[in-house]
Amino acid sequence: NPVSTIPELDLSKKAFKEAVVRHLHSTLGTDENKANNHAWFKAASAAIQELVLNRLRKTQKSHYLNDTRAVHYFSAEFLMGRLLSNNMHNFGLFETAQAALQELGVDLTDVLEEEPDMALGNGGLGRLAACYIDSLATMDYPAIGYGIHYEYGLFRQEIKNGAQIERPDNWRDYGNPWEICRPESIQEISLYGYVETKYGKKGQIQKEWHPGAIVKGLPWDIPVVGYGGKTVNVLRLWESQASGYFNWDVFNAGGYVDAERENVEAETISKVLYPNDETEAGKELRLIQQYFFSACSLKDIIRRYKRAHGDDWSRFTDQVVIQLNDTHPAIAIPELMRILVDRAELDWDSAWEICQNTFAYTNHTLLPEALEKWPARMIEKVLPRHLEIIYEINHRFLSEVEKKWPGDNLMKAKLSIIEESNEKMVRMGNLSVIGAFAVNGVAEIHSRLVKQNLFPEFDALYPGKLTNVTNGITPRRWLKACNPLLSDLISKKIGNDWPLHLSKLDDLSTLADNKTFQNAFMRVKQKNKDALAKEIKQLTGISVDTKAIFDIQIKRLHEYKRQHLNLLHILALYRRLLENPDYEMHPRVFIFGAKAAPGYALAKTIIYAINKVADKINADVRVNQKIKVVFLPNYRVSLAEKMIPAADVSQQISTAGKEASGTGNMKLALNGALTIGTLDGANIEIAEEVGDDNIFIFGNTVEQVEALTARGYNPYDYYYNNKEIKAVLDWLDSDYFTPGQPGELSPLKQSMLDGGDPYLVLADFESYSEANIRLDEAYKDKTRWAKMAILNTAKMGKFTSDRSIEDYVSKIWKLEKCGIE
Ligand code: 26Q
Repeated sequence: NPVSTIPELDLSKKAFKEAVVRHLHSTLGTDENKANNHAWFKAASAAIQELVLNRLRKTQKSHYLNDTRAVHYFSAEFLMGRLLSNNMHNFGLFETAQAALQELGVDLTDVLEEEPDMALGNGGLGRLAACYIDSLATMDYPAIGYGIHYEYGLFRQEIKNGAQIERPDNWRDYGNPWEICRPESIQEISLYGYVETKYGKKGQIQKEWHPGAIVKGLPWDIPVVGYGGKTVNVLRLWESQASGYFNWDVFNAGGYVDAERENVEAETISKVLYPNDETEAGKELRLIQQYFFSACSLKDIIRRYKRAHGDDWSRFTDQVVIQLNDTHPAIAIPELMRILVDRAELDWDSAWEICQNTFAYTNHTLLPEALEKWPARMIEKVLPRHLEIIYEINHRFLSEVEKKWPGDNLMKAKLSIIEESNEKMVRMGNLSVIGAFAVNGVAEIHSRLVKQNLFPEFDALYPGKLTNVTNGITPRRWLKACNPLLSDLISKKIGNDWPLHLSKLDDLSTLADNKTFQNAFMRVKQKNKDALAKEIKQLTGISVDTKAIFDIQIKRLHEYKRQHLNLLHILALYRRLLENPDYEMHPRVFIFGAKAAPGYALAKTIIYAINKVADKINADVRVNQKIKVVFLPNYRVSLAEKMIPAADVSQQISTAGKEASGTGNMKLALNGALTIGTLDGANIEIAEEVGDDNIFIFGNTVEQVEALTARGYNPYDYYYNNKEIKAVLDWLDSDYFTPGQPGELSPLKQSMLDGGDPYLVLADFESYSEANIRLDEAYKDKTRWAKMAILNTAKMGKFTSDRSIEDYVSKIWKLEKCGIE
């Protein structure tokens, strides 16, 4: 029990039980006989929150007294999921709570299901932020997460007649037991207006921004409990509110309705999370969201700094480091310059030095369409002073470029923060590289490509600035809490400190050939599959054979992730079985979970196609003993926690060079799934760890993809040369899967032929098909598969987010731990 060493907290069953009943009475206003599961959830959360807040006070006091350097993790997204089970585990209270509730006649599993997911993120980037703040607290690093308190998180997905429907995510409708509202820390930020040029006492030019609107930021704190319950850091999320400031005139003039309209506009800022839709880029509200949380967070940091250091800026960069999670908060760079130059009246060079020693930037994508650009005109309208500052930063930067590459105007055009297109655009990636002291990619291959392809000239200009920190995941949520059977088995064999020292899992390697352990390991997998099968039945009505291979692809729907490659292969198997009923294959259930951005038409068609193919195959008695296809609606953190422990196979099949890292790949392998994947992102490092015998690698490499596209890739070559490819694509074009509605799935075939197949699905099909045959062969040999699965779990030590955080600390943040009592 990791927490039996917190003396001042009573972590006994008796105390927990009393606290739950007390909250049931005094907080919920109900009693043991009337309470439903939701009331028990609220009461149990309140009981845990008492412990959380006790440790939070101690942590904050200690950080204050020690005047610690801290990392400030700026992220537009934190995909936290549920917190109750996690917080119980981190206090070492899970079993105690389970027993206590049982004595009260309540099943903890049902109670945990009452908690809505905190889905304030789209996918990988948001979940990464959540894993990182978990590790920071666990390892006693002073840290604070800063983000947006969205009223609506990522949309809830329903499937109607096979198609995705988006519904609002009312995650706070019945309150959030974890968050603390902090009106004493409200900040105000400015928007719109104009800039006045003035002359100071010494005749120097001074700029004054006269804003057109002021908005309040109200912070909500979510405590982040480290494993062991010692350090409790916070995630501070800003909610926008009308300041009431500028509305008074209108109000006095009798313009009540207009004043109210301005309130509504201010409160729109934190209303809804943008669902990661490249086609929606350039929306003014999204820019305002980014500035809103960045500016509130900076003010908060500066207020705290000034409390200890007054107006002396000289120690700012000793105390503060800000990590920018992608370019979404990059507007913080000119905002800090504005504060230092216009408000604190520092000279430009001193301000710039502070700035450049404060920020570090993580890049998560190479896809050109995903690199953030804002129209200069829009920034000018919303943040007129910031545009001036950006121009000034750029002007000084370009003279550095001139020194390094005299007369090279092409180079200047390429590196400039400003893209001089028809409409001038501000390149947030360039701004971030210039304004940060460190830039990292998120897996070895990705960081190499950031240096070689995305920012090669910046790498030459700033040697050493560009670096790698391979992503990681927290083993507390992604093994200990989500897979209790496997966790107990592991702890029985190698002791129970692996959640803090994940490399200890390697001790399981010696058991990989041990028959008894293999049986125990595969029995656990079987139980997890049985449980998922029940869930599938409940959610979709589909019955699946739990002896079949559970083959899982879970991730956002995107062409580069190639769910349609998986689908083409399923169609190929379907055809093979129809042509030859004795076709040799172990039964397999293909399970998908994915949300498509609402405006991404082809992604939605792929979801529709998966569901239509599923309907047909699952109902076809000629094949449905061999293959089933399941699309689980509303994929989210809490659903991932149920799917991952049950996976035999992990599909990681992106076009090489496109998936920056992936983190689901790590979660699945950690839980004993075997990867079928391309040499992309962190798959490469997973392969290095588990060895080539324990992973199914296929497909074109990055170099081969580059060569193929350079010599002019033509998907028709594959269409005409491979009968199976032709047959399945033509099949999609018929009305076989959409009876009476021919053409509904044609956009898919279209994209892979006339559309040029931009993600090389056809080029990788054959190799994928062969890898699937190798996989099927391997599964037939139970002993071999068990050994491979065990080795996958055993070799995942590298991918704990604790290691990622130690990498950030040593390479970038330079933090010291601050243990709490
Ligand atoms: C952009 C413009 C407007 C609105 C939203 C956005 C937006 C929002 C979210 C753009 C991108 C994202 C998220 C990106 C993301 O999740 N990237 C993933 O990050 C993971 C963590 O590093 C990697 O493992 C994945 O490879 C990468 O795809």
